[in-house]
Amino acid sequence: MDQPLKAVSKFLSYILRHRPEAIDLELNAGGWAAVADLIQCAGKHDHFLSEEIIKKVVISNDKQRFKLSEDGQYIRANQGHSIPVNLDLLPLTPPSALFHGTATRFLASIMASGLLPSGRQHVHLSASYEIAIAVGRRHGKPTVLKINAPKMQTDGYLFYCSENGVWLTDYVPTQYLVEVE
Ligand code: HQG
Repeated sequence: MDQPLKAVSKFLSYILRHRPEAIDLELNAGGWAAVADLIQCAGKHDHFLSEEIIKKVVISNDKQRFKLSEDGQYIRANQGHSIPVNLDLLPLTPPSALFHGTATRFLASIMASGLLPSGRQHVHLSASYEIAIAVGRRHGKPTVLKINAPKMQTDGYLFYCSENGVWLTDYVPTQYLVEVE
């Protein structure tokens, strides 16, 4: 994604996941915003958007962070929200291993309290070690935890997979976690 589109993606992530009120935008219960409202509200707050730019960001986004409704009139973030939205995700059987990337400085706390959503709606997990290590790198010296997802599921924990392939769960207690050497 080129730099201007990346900036728009960051702006949309902030607005659609965390602070729609920063531009006086209203999301519905499913986290959808009308594209026309988004363009208008952003414009009033000195952020120029157009349908064309929004479409480009949705299509070219490296992690497919956003989804447009079929008629193209509404947009929402696929995951990562800190505000309560109902994504209508159905519980799914997770793969045999899921990974969570974090920074080494968080390990002691994670091994004491488990993986917490830390301000987001869910704990974010990945089926890929490589993706997890990249997520961990955003926070500092990275490390990866492996989650015994099948055992968690047997024990009654629910897993969801977002539209863009991020595995989500509410909480991971420490007994299901092991650091990948
Ligand atoms: C840590 C990106 C101390 C947790 C990625 C993480 C992801 C604890 C941080 C998405 C803890 C939260 C989310 C505990 C968890 N004690 N630290 N008990 N439990 N933590 O950014 O998972 O590019 O909210 O390990 O791809 O890093 O934005 O979550 O380090 O899918 O689309 O608390 O963000 O996607 O950090 O990243 P974050 P995350 P985007």
